[in-house]
Amino acid sequence: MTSNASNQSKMKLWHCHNARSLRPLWALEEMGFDYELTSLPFPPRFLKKEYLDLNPLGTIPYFIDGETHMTESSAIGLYLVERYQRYDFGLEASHPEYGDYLNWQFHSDATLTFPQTISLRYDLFAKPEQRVPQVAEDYRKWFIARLVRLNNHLKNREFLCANKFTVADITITYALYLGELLGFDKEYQPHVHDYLQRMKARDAFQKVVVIGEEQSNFKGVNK
Ligand SMILES: N[C@@H](CCC(=O)N[C@@H](CS)C(=O)NCC(=O)O)C(=O)O
Repeated sequence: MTSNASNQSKMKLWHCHNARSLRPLWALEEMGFDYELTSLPFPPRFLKKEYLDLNPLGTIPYFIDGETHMTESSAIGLYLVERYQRYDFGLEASHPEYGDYLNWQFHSDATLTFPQTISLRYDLFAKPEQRVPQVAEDYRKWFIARLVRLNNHLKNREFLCANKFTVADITITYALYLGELLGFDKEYQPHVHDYLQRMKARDAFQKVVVIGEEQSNFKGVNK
């Protein structure tokens, strides 16, 4: 791992196995940053209450770099690219595909993980007596329907943008990976399916995806 560009203490990341913190964890690993990782049981709001002192939202990830504190998994990769000029994993604003790159980055959470979260909330993460199968099913369908743009985009592309791996691939892949954990992948179209398998085969993904597994109570519906 290379050291951080700034002369300060190591970056710190709080992570739960299979949670959105996989995005920044994967990005840190791909970029070869030196960082300190804390793995927590999920949800830390209940199982590690002192975490609320650090992040009153109780959500994962939490990321610190010097004076910078961040809670949005899709923003942290972009931050690393811009703050440390790591355009080997991102695009500069002058790049013709910059708008597309930003769009996928935001699409990953605002359009894709959002309906998955609601489906999870009313199914797997709810007590059996509080489950609302119709809501869970509606939002599962919503998620699958929202993949149409991605499937079309991937028809002739190995990566999302500029013919290279970027942090946008990380954020979008996490949404697809979460869908796989939930068993939604049975309805993935071929380009989306193949793209997910390609991205998951990367060494850095393979390395980080198992971190925290021993504390995990969410290994996916097929595991
Ligand atoms: N928009 C935020 C959402 C963070 C979030 O809700 N994370 C989930 C895990 S994937 C969480 O911590 N849920 C536990 C809780 O709400 O207590 C992001 O993308 O990082």
